[in-house]
Amino acid sequence: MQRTRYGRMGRTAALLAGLAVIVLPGCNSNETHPPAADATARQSPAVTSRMTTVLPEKKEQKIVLGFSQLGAESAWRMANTNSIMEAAKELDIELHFSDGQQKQENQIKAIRSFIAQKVDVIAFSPVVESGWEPVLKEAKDAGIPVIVTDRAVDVSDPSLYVTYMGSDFLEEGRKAGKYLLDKMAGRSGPIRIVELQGTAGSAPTIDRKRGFEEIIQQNPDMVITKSQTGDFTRAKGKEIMEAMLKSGGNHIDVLFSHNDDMAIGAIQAIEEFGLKPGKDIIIVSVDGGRSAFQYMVDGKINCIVECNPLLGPQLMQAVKELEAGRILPKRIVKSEGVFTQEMAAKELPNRKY
Ligand code: GZL
Repeated sequence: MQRTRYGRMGRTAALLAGLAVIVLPGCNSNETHPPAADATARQSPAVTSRMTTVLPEKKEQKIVLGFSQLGAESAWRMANTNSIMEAAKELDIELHFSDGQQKQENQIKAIRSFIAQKVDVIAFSPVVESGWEPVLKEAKDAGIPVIVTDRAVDVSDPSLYVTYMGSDFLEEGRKAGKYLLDKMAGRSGPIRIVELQGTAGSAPTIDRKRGFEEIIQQNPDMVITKSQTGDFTRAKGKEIMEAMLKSGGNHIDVLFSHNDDMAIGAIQAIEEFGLKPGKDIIIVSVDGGRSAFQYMVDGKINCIVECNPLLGPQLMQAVKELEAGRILPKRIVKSEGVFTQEMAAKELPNRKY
């Protein structure tokens, strides 16, 4: 069914216009079905003016949103999922939710099933940046608008999605680099950094790395000696850090972790190795969840760059606006902070995730 491009309100208006065109004398004014194709043939010559039917109040159907979540790999992701589910309930939007379990093929399958279900809007958090053009084209051909949330997609045709809402990962990486430049200012000798990367090929991983490197190159003593993906999980963060420590733990000055979960896993490995996280090894992380803030209060993390997962209310508002036929900005980015140990205790009670 080719949908109008004005969303639900556009479709409703078109339907009402169609229904309210002519009511033939033989028609019961309470009938709500559209006039039969040969209706005009039956029109009595006595009917001269157009009559319209006042349709009984149609109960506004709920907007149906299909959401493909990428997985459940971290505290950030759980907070993101909760925010989306709560906001859908809050705004009475029918949510069809699918967990991709960190696999792109599962997300593509889910989007295809949303298309088959003829949902009103599709939204998703893409596990990786590339490989989305075919399925986004199918959604566009079906006339279903798509909102990209959290992680970005890399597509040659930006008309394949209506808007992106999430964070500026490049800026997050820069903020981590700027903290480190400042923290290590005046220190002589090599500053050896190990990096725990997020999911390979994902927008936050690519851009946090890029932003961080862009800044630390200002200090020639700073060098990334090891960099490996921990897939944003606590378990992998611990495992990778254990291996890095074994192969030269006494030559690690800094850990830059692309998220809190991997940083917390790494902290366990550092302590088991006999070093003091936050002192022997400076730790900079991204996300800003309550548990990571507690580690910062305990002096085990030195700096957290915020990445806000609470996208639910903004997403549902955008869905409503879209269905009301309004145009959305192409990119909606949250403003996010940077927190250091000195601020941790005061900020901890404010953390909403
Ligand atoms: C970033 C988000 C990342 C978080 C991780 O927007 O996609 O994925 O930084 C999460 O904690 O797993």
